Amino acid sequence: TILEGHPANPAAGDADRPIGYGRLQRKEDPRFVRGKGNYVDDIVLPGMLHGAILRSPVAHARLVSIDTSKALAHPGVKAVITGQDLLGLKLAWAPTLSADVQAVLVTDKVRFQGQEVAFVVAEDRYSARDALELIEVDYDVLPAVVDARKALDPGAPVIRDEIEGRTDNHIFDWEAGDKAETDAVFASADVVVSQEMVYPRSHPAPMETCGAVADYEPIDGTLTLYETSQAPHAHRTLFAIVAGIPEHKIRIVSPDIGGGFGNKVGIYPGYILAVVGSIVTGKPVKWMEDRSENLMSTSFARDYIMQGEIAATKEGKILAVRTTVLADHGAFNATAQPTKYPAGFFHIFTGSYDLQAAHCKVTGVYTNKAPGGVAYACSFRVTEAVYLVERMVDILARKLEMDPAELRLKNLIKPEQFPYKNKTGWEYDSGDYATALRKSMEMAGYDELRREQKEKRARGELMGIGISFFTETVGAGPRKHMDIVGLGMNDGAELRVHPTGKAVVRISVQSQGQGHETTFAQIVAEEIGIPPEDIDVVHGDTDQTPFGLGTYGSRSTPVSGAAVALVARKVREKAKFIAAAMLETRPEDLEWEKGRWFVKGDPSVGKTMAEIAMGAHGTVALPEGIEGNLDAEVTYDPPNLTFPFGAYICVVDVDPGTGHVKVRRFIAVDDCGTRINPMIIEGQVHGGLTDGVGMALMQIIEFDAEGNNLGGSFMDYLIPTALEVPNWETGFTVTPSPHHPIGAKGIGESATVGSPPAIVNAVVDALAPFGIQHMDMPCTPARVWAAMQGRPRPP
Ligand code: MCN
Ligand code: CUN
Repeated sequence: TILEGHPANPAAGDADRPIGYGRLQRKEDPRFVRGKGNYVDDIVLPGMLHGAILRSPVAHARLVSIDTSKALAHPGVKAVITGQDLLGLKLAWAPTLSADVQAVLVTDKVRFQGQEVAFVVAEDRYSARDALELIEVDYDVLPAVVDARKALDPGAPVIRDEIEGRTDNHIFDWEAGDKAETDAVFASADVVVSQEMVYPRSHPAPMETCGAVADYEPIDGTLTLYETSQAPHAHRTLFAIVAGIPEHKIRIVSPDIGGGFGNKVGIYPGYILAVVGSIVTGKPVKWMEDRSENLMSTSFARDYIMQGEIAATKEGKILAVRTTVLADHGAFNATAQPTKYPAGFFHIFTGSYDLQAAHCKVTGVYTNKAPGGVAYACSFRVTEAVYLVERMVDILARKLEMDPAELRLKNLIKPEQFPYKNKTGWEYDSGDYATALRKSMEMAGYDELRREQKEKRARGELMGIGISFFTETVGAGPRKHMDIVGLGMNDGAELRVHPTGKAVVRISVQSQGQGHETTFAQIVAEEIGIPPEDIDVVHGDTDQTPFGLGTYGSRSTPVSGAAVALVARKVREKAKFIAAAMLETRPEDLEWEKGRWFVKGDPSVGKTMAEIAMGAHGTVALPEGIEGNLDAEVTYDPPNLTFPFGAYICVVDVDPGTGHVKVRRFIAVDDCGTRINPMIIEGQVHGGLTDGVGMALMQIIEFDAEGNNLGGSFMDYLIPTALEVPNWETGFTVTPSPHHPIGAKGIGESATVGSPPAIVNAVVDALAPFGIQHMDMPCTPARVWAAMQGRPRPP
């Protein structure tokens, strides 16, 4: 039962409570561990055909001609669809999530390597793939724009020349903070340090690649689309708009998802092509991409070139941070973030410090690379922001010859300053930063580690200690500020309590492995006193769940979790009236505790939620205005985002001979407010820290001068395993969010945000004897070795 385990959350108090306490096992795991998960590729429909995409081998080229006749003649092939065919259907271009358009199939020009050129539908996957090789395409190859720094050069090839009047590759300029104020603070500061740093292009690379099964029924005009989607409802609305199919005729099912990490937020050409394939052939069509297709064509992450500067007094009071950023968005601006914020939440680069001024300017450019831009556990660019400020603080510590922990402790926002309004417009809801940092230092044995480092340095050994302190901003978002393609970022929840006291809660977010079937049941259980095992959580099917914007940016707990708590409270309130009728008393004479309404002053007289549920559906005379059920629904509009935070300490050893970095220890203290399920939280943190090791030490999607993707397989794009990571040492503090109904903040991306700077800070710290101030990720052995030799950085 839920009561097994140990009290893991002192702030949650009571051991009888379903949240915070114990380590409730995940309800979804029995099917996963027995191989009974149901993923998109498990779906097999009668008469189903298979699609495959022909992709461009070159990054930038005019499409001269395309001949599909041999492919069409191949045995088993049912249809070959080209960009010209889509033009006729007005589907050659589709809107992106960032007010741009993206080619579904190339009509005029290829703009990145791996771009979709044609779609073959055949009786089986092998025939479809074989037929791809029979399509003859003539490309007129053009010079490619690969380096974002050169994208705006006069004379650079114009990538988006299909747009009338376009003469350059500029997408947007965006600023936050006060430039004049910031410049003034910098001008009079004792100490200013600056550094250029690159957050390289990486990829979420979920275990399950993207795919879809489209089933268009021509007689009644309904479309059922099984999809790897983090946001089924938003996808349905967009499909209705793009394909012109009425929204009530579209059902999107996102079954079990084998990891999303942001990769499954967008709508890819493959999904649309599966639908077109089904319409054209009259049969269900499955499309599943392979690993290289996933790495080469679906949403990448990061790709920010950041120039950072930090100003301080000589005593180490940080005064201001400023930055200019060049954002490489690839060939189509398809990043997913609230409309108002083209650089996502990057303007939280002020970090966890009490600053006098801050300013950022971000310039977005097109290059001949795959589109995307906010994937991989990023919280809308908070990853980049935290990396920037945490590297800058470390560089400042070096300059001031101060301990980086001490410098941070001196500048962290103080508990009494919350809610804290930062210089770029955010209002941090709550925090107790110094406590978290001190706790991580205690867990690490920080002073002892520094002593050890000193001894090792004297012996010529390279040991590094890196700290990062981060503030996340998750739970988008208040509809007055935040929408995605015009859809306000709110979530619905519906709760039904059946007559026998079992319940079903329907939510609008979609789990990709985060354990929502467990944690959302826990929230309901907490609020209405039914055990979590008696509460079914339904998600991932637009026919069965209320509208909402989906799972990304760690918004499920802050937004849907709040909706679920409130819908349960609504049921609880309604139950009071029914209980009063059953007990023949007045509702105001009842009190609630642990799953039952009882008469004030006489706790023996009361009704449990199960009894009330039967009463609601029974024959009790109900009061005026109370209907005979125990159901409710809400749509939640959060008043603010939530601001989880954490203090991370990383210890590395660098091999002076090979440049290999070993992460020896990693201490992570996280604060996500009220903790619903400590085991799931730990799992989220372990996963995010592992991502961080990947990004900091191993991963990059690079391109050569022609725009060839050099990271298109797991031989080149490396995934960290248990061998590369230490035994994580996790801890926590609990600072509830004051505006969230149960005080919970998100946790899903905290560790991915916080860990890369801790690791890079540790590597740079280890390399201090070489006078190295900064190293760009990934700190591969080749790069570290070259840095030690004073040689230029290899790719
Ligand atoms: N939780 C909790 N107590 C809290 C906060 C969260 O018990 N105070 C639980 C939640 O109830 C939920 C899980 O932790 O079960 C994550 O919650 P939350 O932080 O709200 O994040 P989301 O559910 O919205 O998940 C999204 C987040 C993102 S954006 C990425 S990217 C990522 C991540 O989740 N992708 C993942 N973690 C992932 N984990 C897995 N296994 N697979 C992915 O694709
Ligand atoms: Cu941006 S990765 Mo998560 O927000 O789905």
